[in-house]
Amino acid sequence: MESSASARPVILLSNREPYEHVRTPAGVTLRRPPGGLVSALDPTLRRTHGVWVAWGSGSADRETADAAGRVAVPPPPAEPMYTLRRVWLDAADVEGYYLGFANSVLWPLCHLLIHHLQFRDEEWARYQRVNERFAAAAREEVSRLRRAGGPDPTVWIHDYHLALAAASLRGTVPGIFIHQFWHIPFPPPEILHLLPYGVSEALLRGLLGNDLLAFHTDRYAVNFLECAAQLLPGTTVDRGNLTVQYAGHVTSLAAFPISIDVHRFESLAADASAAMAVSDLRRRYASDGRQLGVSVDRVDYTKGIPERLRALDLLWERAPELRGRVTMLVVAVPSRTELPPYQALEEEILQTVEAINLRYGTSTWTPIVYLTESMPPSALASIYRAADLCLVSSLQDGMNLVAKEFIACQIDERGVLVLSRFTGAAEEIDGAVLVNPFNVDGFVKGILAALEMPAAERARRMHAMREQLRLATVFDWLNAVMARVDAMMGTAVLADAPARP
Ligand code: ADQ
Repeated sequence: MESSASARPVILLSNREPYEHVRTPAGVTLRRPPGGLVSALDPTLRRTHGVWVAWGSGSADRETADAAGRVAVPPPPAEPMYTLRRVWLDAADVEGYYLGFANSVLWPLCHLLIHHLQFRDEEWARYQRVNERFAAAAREEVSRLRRAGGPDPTVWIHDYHLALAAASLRGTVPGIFIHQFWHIPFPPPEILHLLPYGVSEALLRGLLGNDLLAFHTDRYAVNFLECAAQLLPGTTVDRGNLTVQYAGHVTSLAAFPISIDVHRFESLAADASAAMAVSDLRRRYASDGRQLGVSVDRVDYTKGIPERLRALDLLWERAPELRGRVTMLVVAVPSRTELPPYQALEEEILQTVEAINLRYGTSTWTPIVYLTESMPPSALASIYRAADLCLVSSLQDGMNLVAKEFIACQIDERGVLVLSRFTGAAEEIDGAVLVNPFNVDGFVKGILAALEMPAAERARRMHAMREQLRLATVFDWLNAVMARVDAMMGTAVLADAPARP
């Protein structure tokens, strides 16, 4: 077993770090970013005593790391199990690499929302330099682990912030297995082609440094393959086997739909305190047979929040009898607030909510309850469980974990999922009411169908979706990725799953 890939340390590269040290009036405190991905990947790093390379973004990150940016995690009093290697970015790096090229070029481009695309040479240059710095840090960690003896590490890169790291590593660290998971959609060639000459080629070359490049769906993998075939001279693609050959190296493409820790969300929703929160929510918003609709997103133009509000507006305009029959709880936590399109979107959402509430609200009914705070998973679980319907209306979305969290928490099987067909989740899950957020009339019909769906039909669909989700948790995702890595390296491996009660 020691020589199998399961015993190999993983060197994981991502923009966000799993542990952030922040300075507060009370001293240095540790913060763990929310989200299931870190909790899913952390056990793998612990088990293999690997290294997580990430941007040291916390205000006290430098003082808690050594001169090379290394800190043993988890921090005391827990027993340290792996190394967090922090990469330092200055304000211009954050501006150019993160807010600039990653979030104002790749993000809108991959989500096909090209009117938000803002390319600048300086930001592209920063992106390249920061990617090189991540690769250099990973290179040092590979050398360090190799000097220490033991099995050779593998490198696992995450997401669109680090599109160039794989090729940089491949060129300088021979013999290492490198793979990457791309968390957002991948666009078709005519969209990638909107980048200036040389940039799309550089991105493709960067990603083709991977041995395995994984996406949520086959569609994104095929888009990548077609981009390589059409935009990067010198590639040979195999559409049957989903491989791309370039400069003597073969990259395999694959689809692994990501998921959530289903058991954790189910348990949170079934907890006694959740039951109390659910009755409180239903007493406040869903008494007298009124239905409760919910939505949960980061404020992001990909999530289709204005489109959702417009559909609700039209619903109440066309069906006055539904006024007072459904309350919508919109949870929208601000994100990327440094960027003008995000500021404008927040303003637009706020104004639209206010206008709708003014138009239809009464002394006893507020149509839209708008919450902007970041919430612990337990609070989200109560909201999901309390809901009669959940609206997910992304214009494009790699997967959308909110849809899966809602399904996991629907332990009473009372709710209906209204889901944009432009999410990765829609390609995987059977049983949602699918809508096209660009078609407001169709969207209204979808909401109506959900509101009018009989209880037995709701329970049947939700039950089926819950069964399906239980068979595809984030640990199954991790196992599938690792098994593929392993098959490509010629051994067998199973990822950690948490102990079940
Ligand atoms: P995101 O674009 O962030 O992820 P999503 O998959 O929906 O989108 O995940 C959002 C996460 O944030 C969920 O876990 C949700 O619970 C959490 N969240 C939202 N609002 C919150 C709030 N107010 N308080 C606390 N938590 C909140 C990207 C891609 C997706 C892909 C994921 C994973 O855009 O398509 O599914 O990565 O690969």
